[in-house]
Amino acid sequence: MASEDDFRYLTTYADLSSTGVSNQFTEYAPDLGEVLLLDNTIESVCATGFWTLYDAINYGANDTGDVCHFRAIKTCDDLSSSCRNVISSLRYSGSPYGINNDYYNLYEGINQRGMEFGGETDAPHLGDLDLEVSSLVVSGQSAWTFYTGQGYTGASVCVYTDTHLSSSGIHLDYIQINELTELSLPDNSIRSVKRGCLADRVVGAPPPWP
Ligand SMILES: [Ca+2]
Ligand SMILES: [Ca+2]
Repeated sequence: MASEDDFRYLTTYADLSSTGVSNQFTEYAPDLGEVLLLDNTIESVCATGFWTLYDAINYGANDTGDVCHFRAIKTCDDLSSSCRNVISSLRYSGSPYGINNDYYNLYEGINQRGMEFGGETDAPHLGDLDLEVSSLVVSGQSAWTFYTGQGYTGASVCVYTDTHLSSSGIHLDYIQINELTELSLPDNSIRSVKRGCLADRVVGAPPPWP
């Protein structure tokens, strides 16, 4: 369970340096214009967690506009200049139950775009994302093995996290794979996922981490 200390949030601001109209998000927001009138207004943020912000609504499935990542523990910063006043949707990667729980997120598009298939358990098939996965994020301490066949068959690669943030007793371990070529797999080739490091080919490294 998430404790109060590792509360995941993204606070957005309409001006630089955490000033201007602000809103705090703890859940996905597929259309910032719809309810909040925040479309194309965000310039700076404060956050805990792995957050991705998109130029397009609905996480930019068919869009080539910018994707902006913010991965942090209780940190504030201005968005990079190309990400200011363009953001129209946002969401987090990782477990809904705790920021550093073992979890995987698979995405339809490169750079964490589009439809998603996430989980904390083995998945012998990927539903709508079968033969569609183009990027992913792994969070927490466990490795996950990704297969090019359904039911844990075919070519495989084991993925641990490779980035380890720690602050105020909060930990955030993750790896961000923007394209499957980073795993030496063809685009749209992943068809199943199993917990643990069950492949000869390993990306990232197992704990303990320095
Ligand atoms: Ca936009
Ligand atoms: Ca795809």
